[in-house]
Amino acid sequence: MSTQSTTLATQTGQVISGHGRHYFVELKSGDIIKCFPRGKRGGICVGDWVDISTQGERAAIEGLHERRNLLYRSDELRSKQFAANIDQLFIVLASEPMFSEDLTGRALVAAGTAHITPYILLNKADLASTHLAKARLQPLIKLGVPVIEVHALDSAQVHQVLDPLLRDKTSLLLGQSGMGKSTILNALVPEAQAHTQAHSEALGTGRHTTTSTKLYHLPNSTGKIIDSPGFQAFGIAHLSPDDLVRGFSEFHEAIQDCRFYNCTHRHEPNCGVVAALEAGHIHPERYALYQRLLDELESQPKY
Ligand SMILES: Nc1nc2c(ncn2[C@@H]2O[C@H](COP(=O)(O)OP(=O)(O)OP(=O)(O)O)[C@@H](O)[C@H]2O)c(=O)[nH]1
Ligand SMILES: [Mg+2]
Ligand SMILES: [Zn+2]
Repeated sequence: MSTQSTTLATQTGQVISGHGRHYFVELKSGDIIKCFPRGKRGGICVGDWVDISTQGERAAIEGLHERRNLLYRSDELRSKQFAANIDQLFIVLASEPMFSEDLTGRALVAAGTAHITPYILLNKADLASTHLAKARLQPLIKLGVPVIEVHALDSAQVHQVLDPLLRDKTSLLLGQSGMGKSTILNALVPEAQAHTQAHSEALGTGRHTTTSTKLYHLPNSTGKIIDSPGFQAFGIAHLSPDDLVRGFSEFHEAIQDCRFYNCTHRHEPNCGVVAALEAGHIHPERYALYQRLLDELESQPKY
């Protein structure tokens, strides 16, 4: 006797957006279905692959596939998942408003520890003040982080510099509010018609324009791009001190010279990192960021 009539039909799909209680899941067929997680399952985010079951009009998320990676931030109180299963992170910056080096450094550490390739997109390249942003990026340029200048209002320029990088990959646009993430998205995926601050200003609505993370398909390739709301804080409470050091690639060689295996690279004698700092091989701003982040980790209760 067949048991098929009692088995729910399950299908696999990818979460393309989340809205508090429900999610939109895209099936292999291209159909997009509104789904509720079964039970109290939380922690699902954009980019996740899930199994869903449908029964009439209702669809439930039954299971979450193992993730390749997950980018998130966290502080004492809560953690916030940005996206899962991404190939590369585009940190979007601009000179007006001027980007924060601290937040950029944090995003780079989070990418490094999640094994996600980071790029910096220096947007608003049309503005004369762009050279000021470039000067601030020097420590990261020296480190080898690729910095790509874009002018989001010129979609041909955006395509020219980004198409080769985006092809067949899943990329996340991340950055502070007003840097131009949604404008870049619109240049690449005109059908997205994402609201930007240009619209918000015209409508007289609030400053933070994008309110939820969303995944889009790029035309002319199997690549995907994810737009996200601007962030103002980037806590890294989920990292261990070892993770933190792993996020500072320029420390790796120097650490071999530390006398103590559990060196925190602060006050210990014969510390390779401090020696590299003094010799000018490690940028003082990067070392200061490391100290700040380590202090922050140590002052937080573990959970
Ligand atoms: N001059 C100039 N302005 C730009 C450029 N790209 C975006 N802008 C403007 O910058 C403002 C912010 O752009 P958005 O795309 O809304 O920024 P966002 O990063 O998506 O902001 P949130 O959604 O709040 O995180 C808008 O007024 C855009 O028109 C650019 O390349 N040059
Ligand atoms: Mg936006
Ligand atoms: Zn050390």
